[in-house]
Amino acid sequence: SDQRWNSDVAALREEISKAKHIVFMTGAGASAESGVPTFRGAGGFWRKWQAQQLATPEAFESNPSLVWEFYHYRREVMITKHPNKGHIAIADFEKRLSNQERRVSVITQNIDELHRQAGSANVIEMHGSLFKTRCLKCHHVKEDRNSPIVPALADRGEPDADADSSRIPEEQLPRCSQPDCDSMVRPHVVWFGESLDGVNLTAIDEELDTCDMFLVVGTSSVVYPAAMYAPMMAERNITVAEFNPEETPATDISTYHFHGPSGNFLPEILA
Ligand code: BJW
Ligand code: ZN
Repeated sequence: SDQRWNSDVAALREEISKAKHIVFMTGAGASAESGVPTFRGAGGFWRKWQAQQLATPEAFESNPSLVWEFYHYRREVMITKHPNKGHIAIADFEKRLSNQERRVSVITQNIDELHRQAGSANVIEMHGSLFKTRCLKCHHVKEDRNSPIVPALADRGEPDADADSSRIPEEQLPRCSQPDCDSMVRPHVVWFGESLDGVNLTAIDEELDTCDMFLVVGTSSVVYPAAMYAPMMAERNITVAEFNPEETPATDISTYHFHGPSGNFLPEILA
């Protein structure tokens, strides 16, 4: 194990064997080994797409076509992606512990649904889902797995932040299917400056109040409120273990830090 960090696999396995309620907090890095691009860090997509310009309510208001292109592109990318060793290890771990009256839950910032695809059942998607829409007018939330989501988006690839691509008229962007509504819908995700769903916040609080082990997987730990959970747990003397090939603001407060792709560690640690 590395001198800078406590990377003692046996010691963490021993602690996990005694834990009754284990919570995973995951971010884009948990899906990196599935080939899903991350936001920040090496090769992250927001380098070129300027996150702040696309993942905000203001961006959607001023250019819904561009924001829909971004989310449409990410939906289409997911068709070719599958859960990786890390997702599968977490899902198998939950199944095994549920037979022992022990609880495993996943709080994820990811909207790609790969934890569910891997078979995790206790999942809180705190930033929403790529495969849900929400009506701007009646607020109806709907699952939508159509490819393309509307014909007008079919021939649009990766949006180019610099190129002044033609805008799709609002009538041709995804619309609400509720009777007598037909208003425009948006991706059911949480953008910067928006509050998280109250139901999810309550569910997260319950998980944090009752867990005795907190594992942080593949997140840069810079986006709030997700970034405050690990320090909160450390403050309560709950063991925190971080899995990340880079150091983050959570590294110093973590009991353990496993430096590398999470899929390299999770199968052995959760076996
Ligand atoms: C690997 C790996 C491998 C690579 N294995 N690892 C308090 C303080 C300061 C600011 C705020 C605050 N409270 C609120 C704010 C403002 C804002 C915020 O946090 N800003 C910060 C940037 C400073 N937060 C909000 O606005 C939140 N709303 C809120 O708090 O409401 C109340 C409120 C309202 C108004 C004002 C104030 C308060 C909402 C945040 C919503 C974030 N939404 C996004 C988009 C969601 C939809 C989408 O996906 O498009 O969520 S932003 C984006 O970042 C996305 C992600 O879920 C999120 C986190 O990113 P994540 O997952 O950590 O990814 P990366 O790319 O950053 O990191 C990847 C990591 O993986 C890296 O560390 C790699 O090293 C690692 N990695 N390969 C393991 N193989
Ligand atoms: Zn509607």
